[in-house]
Amino acid sequence: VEASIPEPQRDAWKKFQAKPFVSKDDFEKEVVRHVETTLARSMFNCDETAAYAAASLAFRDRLITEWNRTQQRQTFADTKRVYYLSLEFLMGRALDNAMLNVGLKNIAKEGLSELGFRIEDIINQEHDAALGNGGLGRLAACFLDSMASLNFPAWGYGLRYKYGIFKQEIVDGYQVEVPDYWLDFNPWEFPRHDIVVDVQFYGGVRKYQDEAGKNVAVWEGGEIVKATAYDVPIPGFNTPTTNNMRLWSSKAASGEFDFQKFNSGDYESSVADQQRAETISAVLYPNDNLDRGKELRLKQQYFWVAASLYDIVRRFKKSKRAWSEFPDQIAIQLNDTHPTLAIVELQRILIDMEGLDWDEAWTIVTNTFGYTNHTVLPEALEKWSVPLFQNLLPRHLQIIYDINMFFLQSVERKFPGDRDMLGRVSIIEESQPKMVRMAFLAIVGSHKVNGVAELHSDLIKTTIFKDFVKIFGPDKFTNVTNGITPRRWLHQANPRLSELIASKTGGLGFLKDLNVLNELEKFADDKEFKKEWAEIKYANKVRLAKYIKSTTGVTVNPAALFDIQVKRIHEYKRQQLNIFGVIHRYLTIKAMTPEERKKLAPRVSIFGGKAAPGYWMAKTIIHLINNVGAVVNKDPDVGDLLKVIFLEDYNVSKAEIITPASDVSEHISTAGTEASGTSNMKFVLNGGLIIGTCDGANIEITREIGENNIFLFGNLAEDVEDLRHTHNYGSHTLDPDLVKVFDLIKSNAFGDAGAFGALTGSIEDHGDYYLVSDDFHSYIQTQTLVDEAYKNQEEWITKTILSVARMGFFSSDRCINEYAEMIWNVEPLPVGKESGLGKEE
Ligand code: 4GP
Repeated sequence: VEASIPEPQRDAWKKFQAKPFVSKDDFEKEVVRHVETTLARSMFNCDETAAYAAASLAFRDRLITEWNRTQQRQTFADTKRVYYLSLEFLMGRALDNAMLNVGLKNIAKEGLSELGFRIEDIINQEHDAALGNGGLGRLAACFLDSMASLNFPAWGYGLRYKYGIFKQEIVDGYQVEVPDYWLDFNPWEFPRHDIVVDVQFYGGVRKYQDEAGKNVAVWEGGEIVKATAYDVPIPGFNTPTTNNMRLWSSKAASGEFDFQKFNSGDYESSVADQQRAETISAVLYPNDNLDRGKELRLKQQYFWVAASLYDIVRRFKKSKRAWSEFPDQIAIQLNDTHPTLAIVELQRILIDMEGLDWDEAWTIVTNTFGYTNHTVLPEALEKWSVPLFQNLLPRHLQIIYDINMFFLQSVERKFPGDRDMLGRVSIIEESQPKMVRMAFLAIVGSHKVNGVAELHSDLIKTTIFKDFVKIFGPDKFTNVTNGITPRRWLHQANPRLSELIASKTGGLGFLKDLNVLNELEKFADDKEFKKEWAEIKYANKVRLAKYIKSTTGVTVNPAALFDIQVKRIHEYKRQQLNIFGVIHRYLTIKAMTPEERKKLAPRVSIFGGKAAPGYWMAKTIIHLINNVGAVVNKDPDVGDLLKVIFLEDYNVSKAEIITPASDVSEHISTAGTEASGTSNMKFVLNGGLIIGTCDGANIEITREIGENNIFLFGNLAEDVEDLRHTHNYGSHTLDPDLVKVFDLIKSNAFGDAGAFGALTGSIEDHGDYYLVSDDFHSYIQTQTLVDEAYKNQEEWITKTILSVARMGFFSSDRCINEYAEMIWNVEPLPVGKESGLGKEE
């Protein structure tokens, strides 16, 4: 308030208010200005990096102007806000997205061209913001885009990792991890050196009774780390709303050095303290669907949660409302269990700092939080050792024990004498050492819990959280099926398809209301339309073929069937099933007569994805894929009929090239293991068909697009448990075709078979937990159906058009509206027409 300019001087401010550019000339002026002043270069010294920097700064200025206005508008309106807490935001590139969302890409294209640059080259200068592992992080990014596009007052809160997900290199067929230092030049973030929060760790708790006889707990001692805010503007599509993603960076509290230590001659240790503090936000943990229980990870979680809650509470307190109104003003969504400590932290703030009663505080807390679960895999469910907790966050552990005690008392009242139940649902697992079960804490501290696709939301209710449904009733548990933003995943990744759709549906409105795609149904048999549709797919395949050539040296035929599986490498996602299928195809081709060969559709099998650095089996799968490629791609006997490609370092910007180029993509997880999947949606939206299991969102995709337009195979989720039991306690004979594949591997056809022993062994000798053999036959048969279907291009194209026409449901806008209505109870904040939006809608 003190920093506010007095009324008489405000006219001057209004007169000179920043105005976002809207014309080509103004854009060029801004670019030249940034080159010549901000970057201190000139036309004699401006390479593509500099042009990228200047163009980004021009757009950044524009975004930040709208960002400021949006924040003011939201503050004045004083309506309920959403805070999306996520340890991962897999944003990818920002420039292209910003240009498209504000509707000024054409202007930028012309402007850059007049200045001597091709816009594609400039876009390609940008380093991906890769602060995430896979689906969970990318979902958060899509949600930010949707929340801004729908004008929701919403902030994302995360960590500003110095190193995002590692860069993957393939060396001699093996994955090698290289650090991803992405902050060299990042025009999209604004450091807020004025927004710094002290975060406490370690120390102890002193308890006493005050004069009024009230129990007081004081958390004291330990160490302080400083959290500095970095803000990233999130532009909505075709709206002035520009929301905020706030990322925290860690620094030692003493500034650069501990001067006491420094002066007493202990220079090294004063620098070491600094480095220890900076370590907190140094690196993203590179695990997808896996929890490793490392102390530094818990430190990251608390650091981020404490800073974010401090910020949220500070903003709330400015409104001078009663605490009881907190949940009317604020909804906090927990993206998985990683931010679960926020529940405990808010309770601590309310009872220890603000002096509320336990019950009053707890009502506020539970009404504020919602928790989204993203996996049922047991190895991914977060647990923290009690001794570790005790040391790092002693007061929080006490509060967790109290939460658990009150919770178990309520369970006891509801199910008197059911001791087994108490043991099963306790937030504290009575193991050696004891463990804090974060998912249980998240459930108990939230008013809604949701899964991310129908099957998944049913599974959490019938398996891992079954008891909690009995305790809280079924209404606490709900489903919000995932979605993707059509802005990035159609308009940006596949501009020609977007343009074609726009030309048939009356403009770009479909990007804001994806159900408009329905209008494409009437073109499903339209000859002219189909021709254009197919040409676009072909052009996208040519683009990918060029990329494959330039990165792997392998020539692939764009007329071949492109079969793509890109996602994190994981046994449950079953890239091994895919590569065994490829080897089976190789064997089949080798045995074919020339006549038979002529009838087979040539195929390119494309893989991409990272393995967690410590996930040995996943790395073995990568190695096998690469070695199979090395053999098959050089086999003159096979030629164009089969090529096997592993694309290095799969990330968001590569996905934008890969996704529009599929004929089929593979989503073949063991039924019941993939919570939703989101790349399945991206591929179908871009006119590719799916080969998949009845898992995650594949099921709802099938329901929407029709079962004639998808290739489903494999065992159902309900049969998985029995099959596993049979493997372990009954007879387990392998599929004979799979045995042939294994025999070929064991003959050293793809290099030393010893390297793959653990992989084949996990199926032959160790119970085949992921049902590779059980599903193999059905998979191979279905691949044959794909081959057959692909021969009839007319029908194939019709299927892809119908599929796209029916994908409206999978927009992340629909998800956000569901969250807003069912979980957050927030409304969008409408914006007037006052903004300086671009002309391209
Ligand atoms: C992922 C799920 O594996 C994926 O099915 C889902 O689409 C995605 O979340 C978004 O909901 N889970 C994780 C994880 O990445 O680490 O649990």
